[in-house]
Amino acid sequence: MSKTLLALGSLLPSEMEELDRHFDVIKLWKEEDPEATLQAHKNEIQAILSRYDGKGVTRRMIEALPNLEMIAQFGVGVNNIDLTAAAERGISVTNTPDVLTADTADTALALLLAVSRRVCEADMFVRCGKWLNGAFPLGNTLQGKTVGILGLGRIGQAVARRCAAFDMDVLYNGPREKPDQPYTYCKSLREMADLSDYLILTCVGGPETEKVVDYDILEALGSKGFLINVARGSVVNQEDLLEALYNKNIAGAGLDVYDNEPHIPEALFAMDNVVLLPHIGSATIETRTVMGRLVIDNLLAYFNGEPLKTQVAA
Ligand code: 8YV
Repeated sequence: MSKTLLALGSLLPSEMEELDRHFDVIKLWKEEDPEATLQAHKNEIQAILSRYDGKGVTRRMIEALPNLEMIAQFGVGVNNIDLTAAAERGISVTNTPDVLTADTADTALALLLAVSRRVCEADMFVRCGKWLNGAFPLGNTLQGKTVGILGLGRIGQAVARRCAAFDMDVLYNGPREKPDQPYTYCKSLREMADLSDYLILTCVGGPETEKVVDYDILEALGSKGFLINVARGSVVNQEDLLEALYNKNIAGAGLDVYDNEPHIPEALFAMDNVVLLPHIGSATIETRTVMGRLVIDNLLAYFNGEPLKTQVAA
């Protein structure tokens, strides 16, 4: 008898077909009444396929599914899953690290270049025919500038390597110094913000980093500084960011992530010193394909009694 998989979001069509061959897949996002569907199938569901942009895997959901054994997250960040509730039940959780590191780091660099060289504004300038009336205002160079990276994990290190290749000085802050890394450790985020021209967020989301970038940090970054966020919206106090941008306490921001996605404060739409992306850090055909492959491989490994490929520590 095939196992029942509750899918809270989709993989690519060919990957969903593969899942359909191995599991009875409940595609919750297609259901008219998701709560009623969950209630009707609660005793059958043994695994969940989750995504950051899908329904959260809350304690309530975990507790409502008595036979749940495994949660396979499509993504590296797992702050949409109640890991404590999962651990209490001995439920295995997997994610998709490493395979998305390069693309997410590239997205940070795309934002870095876009805000400093005003790429989106410049594109609009040409399209609107304004070039005929004169030259575009000057941007800011990256070379010789200082970048502060919050969270020197896999993605942070990939960002650091790229920034070093742009001849930038690289600082980092995080819970501990990493002596094997060739970059300068700052003990405090405030000190790092103070020294940086660009502050790039690549840390984990969740309670330990909740709103650590607040007005004080943005003020330290200063009126010539730019904020880049490819981590989680929760890392930044969004109200403080809006105020700092509005008051020009910082020069600008490049954002891929927000509080309460995809609902973005409309105030941002009117600001020409921000570049706004719709959470596309890992969104390439190649990376999304291998992320989906890893999700499927973890699910199959679990139900074949084989070691999981990429298990999240309990
Ligand atoms: C999302 C991400 O998983 O990996 C992460 O943590 O935020 C992204 O890759 C992806 O957008 C699907 O929700």
